[in-house]
Amino acid sequence: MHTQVGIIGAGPAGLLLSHLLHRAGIESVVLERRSRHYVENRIRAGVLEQGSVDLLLEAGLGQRLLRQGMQHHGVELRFGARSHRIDFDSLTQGKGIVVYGQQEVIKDLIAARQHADGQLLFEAEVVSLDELHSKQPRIHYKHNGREEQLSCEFLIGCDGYHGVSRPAIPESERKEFERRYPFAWLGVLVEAAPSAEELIYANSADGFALHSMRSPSLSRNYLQCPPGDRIEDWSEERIWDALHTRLETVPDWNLREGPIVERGITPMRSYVCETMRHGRLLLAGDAAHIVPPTGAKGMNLAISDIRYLSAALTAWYRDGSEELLDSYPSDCLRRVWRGEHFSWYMTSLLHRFDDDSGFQQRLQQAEFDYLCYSSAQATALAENYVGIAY
Ligand code: RFL
Ligand code: PHB
Repeated sequence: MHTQVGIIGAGPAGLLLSHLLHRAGIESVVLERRSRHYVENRIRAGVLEQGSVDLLLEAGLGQRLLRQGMQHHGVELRFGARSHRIDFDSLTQGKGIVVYGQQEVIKDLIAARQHADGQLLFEAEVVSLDELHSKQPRIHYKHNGREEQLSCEFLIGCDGYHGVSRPAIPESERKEFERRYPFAWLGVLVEAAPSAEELIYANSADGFALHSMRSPSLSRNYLQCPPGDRIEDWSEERIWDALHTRLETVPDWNLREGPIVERGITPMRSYVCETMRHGRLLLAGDAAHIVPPTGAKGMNLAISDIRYLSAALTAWYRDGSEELLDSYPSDCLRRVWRGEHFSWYMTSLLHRFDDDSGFQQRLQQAEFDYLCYSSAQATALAENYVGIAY
């Protein structure tokens, strides 16, 4: 099989790229190791920045997003008995975020690709890549029990942190940066109406908790937990106990319970591979960078990479210009490192660190105070949360 652009991975990055290339008249094939059912039901991110929403709307993907997405105008920070609302409207001149599950973005993209008869192969696992420096790189994959090959003009690694494309770049040529955190997040999806209109990020004596949502009838809650914990370590009773203790710290606020319909533990790390191009192989999204979820930036950075990559490939196919392909890593990395900094900042502000001296907690308190009285500091948080301008 041959195509112009071979894309590995049907997450937000791979599917959006394929969709945008199709609109520019460029042919692509997406290879995804999981089933369609699996990728459409994998619960992950929930927050879209304004710029991500704008891109999805421009790309004709706004029908359900406009109907079902929930526009939010602020977030609440809760520090024990004190709470402070970051008001996006006044601090960012009316920008905001939209709460719309990543799995809904995925469903919209798959429907659009299928409507356009796009080539999207599920249960097609890429095993290796070769000829990355030639004009016809090749992808080797397994599909329906057979070993197949796809030759293409560009090969795009959108296969997430654990994929095969980044390791195809020799280690000696990869410029990588990493930080691990001494905790993980336990996330639960709950069949219960959200208990607040906006997201609540709580720094409590027992550790971090987040109250979020997916729809008017589905809540999404997270708890900081030790990094080695397994999901079996957390009974429903223990989860609810911890959520009530960490979130119900202000008067007259109660967390609604309901059946837990999905649960999982996510490790927390910051990671950037600055080598986003290697010959005809380009990396995008989680394949190139990971952020801890505290800043809600992961899916948005994947979308941001694709904005640059689709423009670069379109320019190359339209008039043979390599300029945007050459500047692709540096164009992406400006936003990636801003997102890395913000996600690290939010993580440092809100989690409980093992710190006998109390130094980190004093810093957190000082920063929370500052956010409460300084509109300059609150503006910086709001501006990053809704997403910096392109
Ligand atoms: P994905 O979504 O991981 O997609 C990669 C795809 O590649 C496939 N794949 C392969 N296919 C073929 N052959 C192989 N050898 C393959 N190896 C892998 C995989 O099956 C998969 O389908 O990467 P992409 O497209 O870069 O998208 C990144 C986002 O998914 C990720 O950054 C976000 O989910 C992160 N994230 C959040 N981001 C936000 O912007 N806002 C949020 O509120 C937010 N909350 C979150 C999050 C991630 C979380 N978890 C579970 C990691 C909350 C959580 C709990
Ligand atoms: C979510 O709703 O899944 C979510 C929201 C905000 C975050 C992380 C996750 O910072």
